[in-house]
Amino acid sequence: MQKKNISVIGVPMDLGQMRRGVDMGPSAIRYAGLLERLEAIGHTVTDLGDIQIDQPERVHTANTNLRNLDAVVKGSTALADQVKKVKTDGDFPLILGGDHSIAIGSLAGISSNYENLGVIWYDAHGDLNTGDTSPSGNIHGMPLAVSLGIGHEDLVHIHGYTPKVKPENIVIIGARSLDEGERELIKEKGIRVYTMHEVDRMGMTKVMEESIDYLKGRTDGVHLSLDLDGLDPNDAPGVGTPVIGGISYRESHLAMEMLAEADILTSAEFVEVNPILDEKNMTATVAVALVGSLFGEKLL
Ligand code: EXY
Ligand code: MN
Ligand code: MN
Ligand code: MN
Repeated sequence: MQKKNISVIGVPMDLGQMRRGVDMGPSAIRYAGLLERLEAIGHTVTDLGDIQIDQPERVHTANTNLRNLDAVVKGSTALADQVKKVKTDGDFPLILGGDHSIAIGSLAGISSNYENLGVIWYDAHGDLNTGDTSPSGNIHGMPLAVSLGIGHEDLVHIHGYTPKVKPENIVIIGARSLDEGERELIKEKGIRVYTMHEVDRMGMTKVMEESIDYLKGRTDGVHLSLDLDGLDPNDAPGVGTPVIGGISYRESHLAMEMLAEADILTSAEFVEVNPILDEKNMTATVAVALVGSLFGEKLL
């Protein structure tokens, strides 16, 4: 793979859900050796530090069931500004969460650079809820819908345009917990989804071959949004919404290696690492190992 200029952006966001600790995700991932790992491969890495996010104790939004809406909009806008700067410099944004609501800001900052931005959504969940379909009011269950232009006005219009992504340019991998409204949206929009059924049945090699071929043919850039809860909780226990029966550590490595070989990614984010729920920083360590494979680390 070509050597890259990678800009790391931390987003200590915990306002998109209700469990404390996920705001420490960026620190845990750095502590697990992220920068050294990327530099050892030969990439040039700049750590831009963390985006400032409001503390949950000081946040309140009235007149909506979307929890912490205003503060999520504020944090997402700050992230989108930073990501856009990185893209303007021609660098590769590597964004560290934080809960998955940060994808709203990541995609808002990235997508204006592309006609057809592709998105790989590696997740146990669809994150396709709106205020109307959400069982929880948690915005981390909504970012993919928001990026499609479906959801609260203040979220879909960050950076002044919508949608950020077209449904035909999305591939979801690892889904095994979808709400009714999300299933309907997937069918209505014809979104390509490899649930755990397809991962089991086809194997990860075929899933990734198909996904890469599909996106290569139709997109001019690809963002990877990797939620650590896409992995099985035995391999990645430090997440707020674990779902049993997930993608294994080895399958995930394979997926990252295949993406590295294809060299199609133009940005990536790793989200939902919660050190308080973790076992000896295992989930952050897994995230860093996956980043290594994604950026071309070889075993031999
Ligand atoms: N679908 C559920 C909800 O909307 O509340 C759970 C969402 C969890 C979202 C996680 C991080 O990917
Ligand atoms: Mn916080
Ligand atoms: Mn998610
Ligand atoms: Mn998830």
